[in-house]
Amino acid sequence: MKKMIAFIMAAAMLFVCTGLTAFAEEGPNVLTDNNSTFEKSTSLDDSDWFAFSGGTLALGTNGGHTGDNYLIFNAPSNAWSSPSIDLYPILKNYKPDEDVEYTITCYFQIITSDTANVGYATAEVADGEDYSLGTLVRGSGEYDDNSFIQDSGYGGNHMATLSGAAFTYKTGEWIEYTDYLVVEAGDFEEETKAHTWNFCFDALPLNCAAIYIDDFTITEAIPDPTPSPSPSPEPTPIPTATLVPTAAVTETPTQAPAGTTENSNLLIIISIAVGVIVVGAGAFILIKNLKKTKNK
Ligand SMILES: [Ca+2]
Repeated sequence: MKKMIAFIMAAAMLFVCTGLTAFAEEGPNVLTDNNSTFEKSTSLDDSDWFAFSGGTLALGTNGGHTGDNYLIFNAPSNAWSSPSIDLYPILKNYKPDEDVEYTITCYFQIITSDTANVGYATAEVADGEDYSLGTLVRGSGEYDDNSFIQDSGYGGNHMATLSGAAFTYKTGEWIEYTDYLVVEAGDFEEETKAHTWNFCFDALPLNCAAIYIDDFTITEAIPDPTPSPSPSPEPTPIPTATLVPTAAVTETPTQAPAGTTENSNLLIIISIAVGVIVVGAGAFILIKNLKKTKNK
């Protein structure tokens, strides 16, 4: 019986757990194909990507991370030069009235040259060595300060510093990048002119000749399912089942012997009564016989 209860509980827990996992979802990619996979593009005319502070853009067509096409950012001139895309109009089109946590992902490649050609850069990338690329969301001035863009205190730059991309460099290898950005509904308010939220890479290596980008996605990070299945606490009380086995199961057999003692008590009473009757009858016969012998 205990085994049976344990099995039922385990099955129930398993059902609850797998149910939770199944509900974990990722929001849709808020970027169009022309800004994301580049597969439907024949040029960058229909793309919102641009070159920030030096460098040029081109559409690569000879094999991206997936498919054929990808974005090429050529000849960066400074450590902060970057392929860039303004997230403001894109996120404003998605859920401007809600606080939303976005997941930003992409695959990128760094193409190196033999010469140091990036100004203000300090370190090179080389095969097998670790490197960290910065990632930023750049505003264009104080007007863009919000819940995540702040005055950096350096050169009048107003920006949000994201987690960046740390990796071990290997020539010709696509590097996976994932980051998060929380945007609050208030960030869209009091708009007297369009804001600027330029996603950019930063801290390019000294020998960077180009950066390739493919499969750039921005999705709503659906909150961790753990809170909503707060019914999860419910399974915990289920250990009520712990009571079931110990109490119910053990108690029933305990009561059965209780009935047995009742029966044995009854037997004792009956045997005492029979004994009393037998002794009484014996005494009665004995007294009667004594009287008879006296009378004789
Ligand atoms: Ca592609």
